[in-house]
Amino acid sequence: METQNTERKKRIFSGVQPSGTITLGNYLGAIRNWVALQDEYDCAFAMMDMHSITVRQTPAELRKRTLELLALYIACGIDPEKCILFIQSQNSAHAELSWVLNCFTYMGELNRMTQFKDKSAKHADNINAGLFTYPVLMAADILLYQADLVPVGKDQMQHIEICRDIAQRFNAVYGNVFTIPEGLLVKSGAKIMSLQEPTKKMSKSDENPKAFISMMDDFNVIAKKIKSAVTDSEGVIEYRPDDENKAGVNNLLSIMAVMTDSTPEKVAALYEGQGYGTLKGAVAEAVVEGIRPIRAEYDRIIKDKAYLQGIYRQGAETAHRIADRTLKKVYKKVGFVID
Ligand code: ATP
Ligand code: LTN
Repeated sequence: METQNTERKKRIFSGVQPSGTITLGNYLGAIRNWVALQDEYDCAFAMMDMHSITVRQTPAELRKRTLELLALYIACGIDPEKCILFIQSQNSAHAELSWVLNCFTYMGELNRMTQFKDKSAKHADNINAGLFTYPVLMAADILLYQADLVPVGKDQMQHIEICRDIAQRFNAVYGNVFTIPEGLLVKSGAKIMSLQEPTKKMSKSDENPKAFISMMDDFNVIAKKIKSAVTDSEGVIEYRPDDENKAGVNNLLSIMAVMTDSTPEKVAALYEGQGYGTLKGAVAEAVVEGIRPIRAEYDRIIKDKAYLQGIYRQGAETAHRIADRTLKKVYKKVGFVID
């Protein structure tokens, strides 16, 4: 993140909301992939606490989960020596740029966001303006760091698109202020589905805890949840990604594939002719074994509050410095007095 010449490494920005315990979906669709990118790119990863409050949170829990998320990033293999790790609300530039970008975003385009539609349906008693302008804050997160790439799960691609549109609109008026970012999807695992309603994505804010696997679940709970995953009555292990009736089995095969560095087709071939119970048992074991070392690391790191504090404080300082360069440029362009 520090080099400034034209040969600088490409930049990456991403983050997760501390809005619940992190799921297997968040891990496979997002965090796991960041690990592989950190050597090749200048990376900044944040805990997106400002986004979390678009849905009501219990303050003490939000604070606690923000630190847990940081510990989990590190436990998953994100190296704080290589990446900038910070808490979104500790860098005021995000809120500041977000305001400016609000004035370059149309109500019509925000209205089309499927996440807004889904979340307003789910929280009908609290359809607040923050939920509506959520993608604008997300655009600010990304554009402040002049990120080239944004590794996210499939559900976030629409937000990356609107971010690009906002940036292009701003650049068209004021010259090349923002780097136009691109979304980066993993080949498999970009959309892990709910274990109970496999046509819906696995989500950490699902009311039914059986629908998601939390990275913090007891291992026997994980196994139980996988064993009670919804499948179908056909009883055939086959990967048919376009067949909605197979959504449950497809999901199990996809999970197994990412956990074992294989493909869903190959996994299906391996279990051909066997019962769903056997497949579920194997998936449960693969998931538990994949999570086990992360949990051991997590349990160690979360106890060291001073270590975590050192990381997020340092992260906020560096993030602020980088973000401020972009913010100053933007303020100058739009006509604010900056000296
Ligand atoms: P919430 O339920 O609170 O909206 P969420 O579980 O959707 O949260 P986010 O914090 O919104 O999680 O997402 C963090 C990252 O995880 C994003 O990059 C998102 O695309 C990815 N992600 C979320 N759910 C899945 C999933 N089921 N499969 C793959 N990736 C996912
Ligand atoms: N909206 C994202 C979290 C998020 C994010 C970002 C991801 C907020 N700001 C910037 C990438 C880049 C989500 O995953 N729900």
